Amino acid sequence: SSGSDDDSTSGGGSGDLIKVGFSQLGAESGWRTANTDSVKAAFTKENGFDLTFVDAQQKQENQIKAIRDFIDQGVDVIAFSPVVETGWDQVLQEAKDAEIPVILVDRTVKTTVDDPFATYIGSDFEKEGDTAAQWVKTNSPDAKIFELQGTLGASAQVDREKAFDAVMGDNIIGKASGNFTRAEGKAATEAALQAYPDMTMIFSHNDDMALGAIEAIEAAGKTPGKDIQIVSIDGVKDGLQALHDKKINYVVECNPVYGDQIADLAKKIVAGDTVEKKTIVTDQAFDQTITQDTIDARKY
Ligand code: GZL
Repeated sequence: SSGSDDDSTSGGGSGDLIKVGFSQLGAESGWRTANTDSVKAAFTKENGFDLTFVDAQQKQENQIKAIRDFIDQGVDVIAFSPVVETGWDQVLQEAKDAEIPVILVDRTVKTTVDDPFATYIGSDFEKEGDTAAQWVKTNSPDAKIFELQGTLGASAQVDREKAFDAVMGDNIIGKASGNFTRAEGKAATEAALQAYPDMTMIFSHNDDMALGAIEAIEAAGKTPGKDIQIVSIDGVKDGLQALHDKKINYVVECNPVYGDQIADLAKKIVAGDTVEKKTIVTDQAFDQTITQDTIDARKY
């Protein structure tokens, strides 16, 4: 070939590649960045894919527009991580009518569309919420808990909250959303410290908001991990470092690194193979005995 980067001159052109449209909800957290990196590393031309990746900046209307564009482009498969659970019926029906299979990634949706997805892959958010609650029940049963919620209406927020509150609901003195971001988690905690001076613990739906909460707690002259304990979910490197530094007390992992599993599912679906309707990604949990070597060895 002339050495141009046009891939039409190599491997029989893009005709052999599986055309994938991926609507990612945003770049709101370390978890999301790790998930995106994992997806882009898996959906490469060398691996047989022609990936169109669109970041929605946490706006549902941007995701719906991206999915409609994928349908217009006639992609072979659509994958998306829905920012919230509801509001997808119309666009999912359009994908179904266009006979384009949909892979649901990470978060789930509530829809009236019949059999809308080829498959779902992600974590068990209720299990994560329950794991967090069991640690609190065992280690701080009398905690006065402020709950820092993720994006309201996101399945990760709904399910983590439902499971945590089922165990520790009587200990919860207040709730507010930090939209899964560090800045909004800090702002929500600043307000909560004023509103709930007797707070002894924060249960945060993700590490990024927990890191914002640490900033707010320290600015208020209190010691995070002691005056106000913190229990969080994700297990991103910054969160585990704060755990090691004793500013967070317990972290439940939510593994974002499964782009290769999504890619395998996409290949099977396009090949017409039957696939599991649901693939649950395995998570673990960490307390303050975590070692620096463990943190340094992690992929994200
Ligand atoms: C969980 C994922 C959540 C993470 C947050 O699988 O949907 O969204 O917990 C991210 O960090 O914003």
